[in-house]
Amino acid sequence: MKVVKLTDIIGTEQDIEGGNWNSRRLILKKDGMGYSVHDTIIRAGTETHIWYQNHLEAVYCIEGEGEVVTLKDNKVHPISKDTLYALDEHDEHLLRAKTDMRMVCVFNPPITGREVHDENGVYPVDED
Ligand code: 9YT
Repeated sequence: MKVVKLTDIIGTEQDIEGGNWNSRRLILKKDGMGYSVHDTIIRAGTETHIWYQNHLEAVYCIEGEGEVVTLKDNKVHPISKDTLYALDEHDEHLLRAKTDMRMVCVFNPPITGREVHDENGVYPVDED
């Protein structure tokens, strides 16, 4: 069994600075679980274009307030503490943070580690 503490991840190569966000990657592909788990801070006042064409992601907000706009229908989904959204259709979206938001993110397939979004808000496909 593994026990991972956030304090063990902060400041390591699993602590990724993404500009609008800071992703502390607790479980990665190398851990062999079939998914990755991240504790991510989305910074207040930011808007991030995201489109995970190669991944499914569930995002559970445990602190803060903001909204997700799904771009296929321009629907605005308010997101606050104790709310989960699941990008079950690889939904292209804008993530807007009113306050700092703290999110627990689960990715299938798992992130390998160093990924940051490309100019289209995509993480590359893992070809291993
Ligand atoms: C909620 C979200 O998608 N934020 C962007 C960063 C990403 N979740 C990550 O790599 O942790």
